[in-house]
Amino acid sequence: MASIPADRSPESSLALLRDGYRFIGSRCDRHGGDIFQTRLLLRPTICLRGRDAAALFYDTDRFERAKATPMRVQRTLTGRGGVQGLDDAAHRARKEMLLSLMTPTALRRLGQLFDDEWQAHLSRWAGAGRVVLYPELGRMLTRAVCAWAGVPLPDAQVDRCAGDLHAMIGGGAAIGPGHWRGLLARRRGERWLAGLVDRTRSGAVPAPAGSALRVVAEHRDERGRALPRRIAAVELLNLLRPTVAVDRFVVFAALALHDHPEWRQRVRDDDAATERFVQEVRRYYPFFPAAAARVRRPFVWRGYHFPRGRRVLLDLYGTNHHPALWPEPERFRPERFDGGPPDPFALISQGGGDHATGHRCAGEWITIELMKRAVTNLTSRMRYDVPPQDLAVSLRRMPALPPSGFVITGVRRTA
Ligand code: HEM
Ligand code: MYR
Repeated sequence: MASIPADRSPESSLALLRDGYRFIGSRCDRHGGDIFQTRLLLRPTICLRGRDAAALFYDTDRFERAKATPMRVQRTLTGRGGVQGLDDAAHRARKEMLLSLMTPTALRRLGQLFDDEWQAHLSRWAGAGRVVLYPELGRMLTRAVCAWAGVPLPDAQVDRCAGDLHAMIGGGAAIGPGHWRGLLARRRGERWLAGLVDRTRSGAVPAPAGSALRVVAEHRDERGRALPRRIAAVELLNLLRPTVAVDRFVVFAALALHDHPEWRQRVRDDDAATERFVQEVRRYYPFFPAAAARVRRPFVWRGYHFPRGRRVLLDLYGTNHHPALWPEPERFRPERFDGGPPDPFALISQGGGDHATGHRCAGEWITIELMKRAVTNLTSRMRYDVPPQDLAVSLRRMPALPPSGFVITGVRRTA
């Protein structure tokens, strides 16, 4: 049996912070393949990238999610007891609940709420001089998703709610204050939503039929039990938080339009071109670096032994940039999606494989819908200037964002 190429360092956590999104890819390159092992976050870990690796990783006979995600990520980003850490029947039941919210009508409704926010903000931006897109988008998405989910959010609470959701998103990979902000935000967010679930169940808060709040509050698990209030809160946060995280993808879309201005014209009134553009934004820009699982039962893959219980990380960014899958991976080329829907194990910005039976992101349709609406607003309903600013996306900052947050000036409405 071959032994998996090993990284020399006795503990790679500092290297992970230093190398960011390139941590797995650069070591795979060094070892001349798509696999290596190391000690990471105090546990022996196998790192993988590429299409075959993704197909392996999403095989639920071989991998499970219980106790897979690093504790620091669970305590900030994902929470504990939510869908991400479930397996088998418990996972399927919880995932079905979340996917039941993703109907075409529901997607359109969230898209419309986001469009309405955009229109309302556009009037203010037009007189404002200088607008920083990222925080604006965070607030717009917070308001839109809370309205969509049936979660009451007074105007005075919008800033704090958006701030807490951003802190959870930023807290998983941060050390020191950024991590502590994430811990605090999660405690506060779970307390708030658990209280709301109580009041929904008692009838004190009228949650609209079919809303996320109502569906989560009334959900019965695979054994017919209601969700504990704190876990219901974790699942509500699993809908609110990542919808707000779409602000980063929208900033990346604005950056791509700035760097490739020919696409401003190409996407106008062309739904298929807008979709290709959005797919390339999801592929090209760094977002969720890697997904984590644990070996469920020992097996051999390509001559390498995977021992039971071993943590495995799948490089999402590195697979999206793998030269064997993507010709000229470092070029932004939406045309690469001309040939139809992307391979479910090649474009894995939001995980791979099947949504219902695996852990692929429940919010992929929402993400694409919101990004398309944003691109249409940026190109067909407004003009703006992009003054000199720091737009250099560092692969060392997880999650990534242009440092300026994308400043626009001279905003005018065109439709
Ligand atoms: C899972 C990325 C938006 C809800 C995931 C996973 C990734 C991801 C990488 C894990 C895949 C795995 O473990 O194998 C993203 C990115 C987003 C985004 C980059 C862009 C902002 C959304 C949205 C929602 C959402 C908008 C819901 C409204 C979820 C849920 C899971 C998940 C519930 C857990 C699925 C499961 O464990 O079965 N996402 N996501 N995400 N995402 Fe997203
Ligand atoms: C979400 O809110 O679920 C979607 C976007 C979150 C992106 C956060 C990326 C950095 C976290 C590091 C995770 C490492 C997992 C092994």
